Order: sequence, then structure tokens, then C-alpha cells
Amino acid sequence: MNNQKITVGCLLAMSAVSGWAQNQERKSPNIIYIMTDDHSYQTISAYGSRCNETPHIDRIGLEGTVFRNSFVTNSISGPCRAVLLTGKFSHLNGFKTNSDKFDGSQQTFPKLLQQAGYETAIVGKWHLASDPTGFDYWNILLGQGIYYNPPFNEMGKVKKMEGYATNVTTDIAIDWMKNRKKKEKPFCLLLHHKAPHRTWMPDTCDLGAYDGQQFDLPENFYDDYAGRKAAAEQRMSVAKDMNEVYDLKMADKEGVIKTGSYLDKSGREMLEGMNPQQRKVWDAYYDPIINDFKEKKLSGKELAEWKYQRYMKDYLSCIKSVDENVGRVLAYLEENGMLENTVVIYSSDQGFYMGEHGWFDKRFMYEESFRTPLLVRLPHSMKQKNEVKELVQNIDLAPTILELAGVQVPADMQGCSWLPLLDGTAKKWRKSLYYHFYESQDEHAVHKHYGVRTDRYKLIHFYDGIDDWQLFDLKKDPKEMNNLIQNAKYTKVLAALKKELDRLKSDYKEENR
Ligand code: SGN
Ligand code: CA
Repeated sequence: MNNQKITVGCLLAMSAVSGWAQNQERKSPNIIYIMTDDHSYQTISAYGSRCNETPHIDRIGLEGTVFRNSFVTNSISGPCRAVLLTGKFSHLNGFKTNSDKFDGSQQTFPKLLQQAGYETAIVGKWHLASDPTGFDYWNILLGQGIYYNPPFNEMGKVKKMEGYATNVTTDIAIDWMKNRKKKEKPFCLLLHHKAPHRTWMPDTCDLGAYDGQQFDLPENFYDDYAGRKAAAEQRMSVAKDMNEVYDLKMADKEGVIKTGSYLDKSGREMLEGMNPQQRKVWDAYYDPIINDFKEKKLSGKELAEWKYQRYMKDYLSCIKSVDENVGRVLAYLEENGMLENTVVIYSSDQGFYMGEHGWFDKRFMYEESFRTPLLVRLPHSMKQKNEVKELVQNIDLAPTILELAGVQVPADMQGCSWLPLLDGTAKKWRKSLYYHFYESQDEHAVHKHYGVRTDRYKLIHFYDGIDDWQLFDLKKDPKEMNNLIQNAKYTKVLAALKKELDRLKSDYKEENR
């Protein structure tokens, strides 16, 4: 069969027909895809978080499926969003870095859903520079969006919305579902939050929500990056690069606290968008913390650990609001009798570091940012395993959503519907993943790199001003501290991984590098 040569994804798709696809009785379900920005799996209780509870996100997994091995292809926002829409790697959809502009004339899954009679909408963070195409309704944050009173672009008209971004985005999404004119049509809604993106500004009602808690440092918080040159050269260290004023809101009214960074100035600017009530509550919470911080005059490890505690508090408070707003969506569906004909998916654009290796941010092919949460709840009439351990990747979302809607998956999509994994009909599945990060050394100074991961091993090649190969045995070294590239015992493993990398590049039509 000629088609078998097209992509790895297609090969897999041909290996199984899920119960979902065979079920002629099913109605076209509504589909809600909720995506946050930078939500780490480490801070979801369904993934075993030791620092917070996320009951509403967990519910999707408890009543549905938690994917234990869900990954991205290029751990940065815009590229992940382009992969979601197209089901293709960055080198084929053309959006490799956050500075690119998405070519909206290309094939995307929302366009195919529209052709099949679906009503489509996107609300919240878009981050693809061009205007959305393939959506009957779009109402998007400008650029990265801001947390308080954010302007939204509704089908070309910009309007400032009053309130906290996570609530406002959910309000718009629920209003759209309520007021749809063509209710006879099934819908697909992409609900994309700004939270918990830097600078992790919580809603006023959640300030202090984690104040009683002390967070354990990850055991590799003080990683010395021995044997991992590219890891040593980044600028995303909590201790060195997280800014007290800008990131941790220690901008005092007197302007005394200065870190010497260009980020000091913007520390107060980001508060200027708040209205007087919001600002009053904000200051009442932060002023005493700022005063205390001023008095303590921390430095060295004490300062690094103080930063880590503040970072965790802010970040988790943003997640609390996300979780509650996921709860609002589920409650809306339930109260309106829609839960049993709506597929709900929860994910993040990519993962994030919660102090592992001493870091915040993402980009690296190391586990915390390569992985991303993925939970899905199908209508109860569909058989669904509670847990899936196979390797899935964000290229799979477009094909999966199309299969859910009963739409033929185009042969040039590189991912594969994971529905056969849910009902156990998958006959075979991929054994390895390909990754490629293309941003040159900007803000966080992560070198370009590509690599391959199997269930046991990972091989990464950092290039662009560096030539650094790294090999990890994830079973023996899950935290990726020990680069085995020079270890003679792994010669055979290394050769097999290099071969697999070449195969993936060729199958996925990656440029020759
Ligand atoms: C901004 C952030 C970075 C972040 C990128 C990409 N700086 O530039 O810390 O890595 O976005 O994030 S900030 O000072 O503007 O917050 S992404 O998730 O959108 O790709
Ligand atoms: Ca992101």
C-alpha cells in the first residue's frame, strides 16, 4: 500500500480501527479542548502532585483517562499551538519559533471539522501572529495576553475586558456555548488560558492561598550540570535569572528594591493595568511581604530558596483559578445535559520546570518540559481505559479530534489518533518520539536541539554554537543527571538510538541535519 510510506503516524493509524470509529450509532459529539499555558504535570494531583490539589482537572481523568506519557514536539508556545492545529511537526507547518507567523491558509483540523458540519470556536490565548482561520467564532488575547483586565480581539475588534484573564476567558467560552445560534450543529471549542504563564499573577481572591505551605526543594534544585554543557549554559535558573521585582512582585512603592536587571522597571508596569479595587487587594497582600523582604536582605542560598517558595505560591495560586474554571465548564455541561455528548480534553501547550535542575521555563527536551499533561473524558457510552501509558505526542491531537468527529484523517497529518489506545483496540503503537527545538539563544539561552526518546532511553544533540550530545538511561536516571554519551557500556544503545533518530527524521520528512 503506497500510503504506508507517508508517515509514521499513518502507519499506526492503519494498524487499528477503534471502537469509536466503528460505532455507527454514536452522535457527533461536541468537543471542548482546554489548554493552559505552561501548566506542569507536577502540579496536577492526578499526576501525583505533592503540593496542590486540582479536583476539577482530576475529575476529567477520574471519569476518563489520564495519559501517563504525553509529550510535545517542540516545547514552546506558538509552535505547540501550530502542531495542535495541523497535526504536523514544526518543520512542515512552518511555525518553528515564537517569532514566526502562522500560515492560516494551510489545512487545519478546525477547517476540516467545519466542512463536516461542526461549529468551531477559539477563545483565549492564540499566539500565532496571524488572525485565526477555520473558526466560526474567535475571541483571542493579544499576543501573550495579560492577567488583569485583558484586551481581547473578537473577530477583528479589540475590546478591553474587565476581570481576571482565567475567569474572563471561561466567561466568553460559556457565553458562546449558551448563545450559539445553530444549536443543531455539534461544536468544537478551543478554550486556551493565559495562566499560569510568567509572571504568574494570581487572581485577587487567590492571593495567599498557599501561604501556610512550605514547599520541598526538588532534589536536583542545586544541579551543577556536570557533563551536560548545554544545560549549564541556559538562563532560566530560579537562583540567578528569576527576578525578584518582575517575577516575584517585590516592586516597592519607594523604588528601593532594585536587582540591577532590565526587568526591574516592568515590575511596577504590570500592576498599572489593574483597577483600583483589584490594586487595593493586591497591595494589601503584597505590601507586608515586600516590607519583610526588604528587611531580610537575603542573599545566596537563602535568597534562592526564598524565591522558590514565592514562585511556587504564585504559580499554584494561578492553577487554583484554572482548576476552578475547569470546574465551571464541567458544571455548565452537566447542568445543561451536555456532559454525555461532549468530549472534554485538558492539556497544556507544554510542560514547565518547578525548580527541577534549579529552573523555571521550558524549551529543553528533558522530561519536565518535554512532557505535558493530557486528560480526556469521553461520553460514558464509550469504552475508555482509566490510564494510558503509551507514548503520545501533540501531533496526535488533530487526528484524534477528527476521528472523534467521524472525519477522515488526511494522510499528510503526521500524528495518529489515540482512540484505539482508549478502548484497547490498538494493535501496535509508536515506540519512539522525535523532538526538535529551533529557537536560537534568546531570552533563556537554550541551544537548539533535537533528539529521540524511547520508553527507556533519550538521546539529544544540542547544536547552534555548541556540539553537545547527551544520552540518558531514564530507568536508572529519571532526573537526567548522568550523561552516558562517553560510557562504553552504552555503545550499542547509542548506535541503536542514532539509527532510530535517522529513521524518525526520514519518516517525518525533517530537514537533513
Ligand atoms: C515570554 C516570557 C518567557 C517565556 C516566553 C515564551 N518572558 O517571553 O519567560 O519563555 O514568553 O513563553 S516574559 O517576561 O514576557 O514573561 S511561551 O509559553 O509563550 O512560549
Ligand atoms: Ca507556554
